[in-house]
Amino acid sequence: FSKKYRCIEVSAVEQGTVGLISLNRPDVLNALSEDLMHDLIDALQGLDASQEIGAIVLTGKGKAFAAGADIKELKDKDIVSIFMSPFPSKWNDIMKIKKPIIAAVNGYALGGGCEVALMCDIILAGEKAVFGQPELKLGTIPGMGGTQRLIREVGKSRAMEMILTGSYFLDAQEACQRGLASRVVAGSNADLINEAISVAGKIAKQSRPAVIIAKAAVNSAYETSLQEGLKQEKALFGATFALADRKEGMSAFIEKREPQFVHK
Ligand code: CO8
Repeated sequence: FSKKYRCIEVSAVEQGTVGLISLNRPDVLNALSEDLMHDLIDALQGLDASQEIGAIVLTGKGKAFAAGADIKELKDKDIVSIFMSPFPSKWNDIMKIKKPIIAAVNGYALGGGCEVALMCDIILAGEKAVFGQPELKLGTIPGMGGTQRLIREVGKSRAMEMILTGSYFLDAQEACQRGLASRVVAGSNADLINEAISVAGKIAKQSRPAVIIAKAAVNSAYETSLQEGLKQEKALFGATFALADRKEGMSAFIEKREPQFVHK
């Protein structure tokens, strides 16, 4: 991962099995500019395509995960440029990444920053994490999925209060209590990132195709009815029986040894 980016840093950790992406515009609290978005999506797609990488950690440098879309860049846009630009829908490309993405959020995850975290598969919250949707205060609304995804995580009433007041922020504890984040990691930013890398490392040790199938199965619950989702689960469960890794995993259990997955 020698590719150099303008707005992010990318490296491979955990013996090259985990991709670590750090949003790197700390002076503006990692505001999500168009350049940053292009960098981030390019890096995610590169890590997704890599044979070695099994999971991805996404974090922010400095005191924010990301404080939202870059307001200075948005300020002079008009309705035509917003509708014609690939910018708002391009963010949805994060949802096309097949490998799990773990957001390590310490500090502000506001507006688009909260929405990017919501597009990740697991959110680990540092003690200073703050989640919120302040767009109404700018005379606009969440535009990267916040009105749709937040309600599924924290319920309608709380999502409404967060979005309509723009000032009801969730701290790390409350984000966990409400199910937005998986858990709070105590300690410094480095402790949080190490924990996220450790979780990603555990995922990377699993059979990669089985992980990708599991992520797809869980995500189908967002898009479909229970019955349809159960049908998809059944088909995907059956598909794992075509994997060499499934045979190896079950053999290893019976032979009381660690599985040696070949990711096939
Ligand atoms: N965009 C651009 N610059 C920002 C942003 C941002 N979102 N957030 C912070 N900055 C800049 C500040 O302007 C400041 O720069 P400078 O030093 O040049 O003045 C620097 O970062 C540090 O910020 P503060 O001095 O404000 O730091 P504080 O610790 O005092 O406050 C806050 C931190 C509370 C996070 C505050 O910075 C803040 O309120 N930021 C804006 C949060 C916000 O409103 N986010 C929503 C943005 S809109 C959005 O995300 C829409 C998403 C949908 C887009 C769809 C695609 C088109």
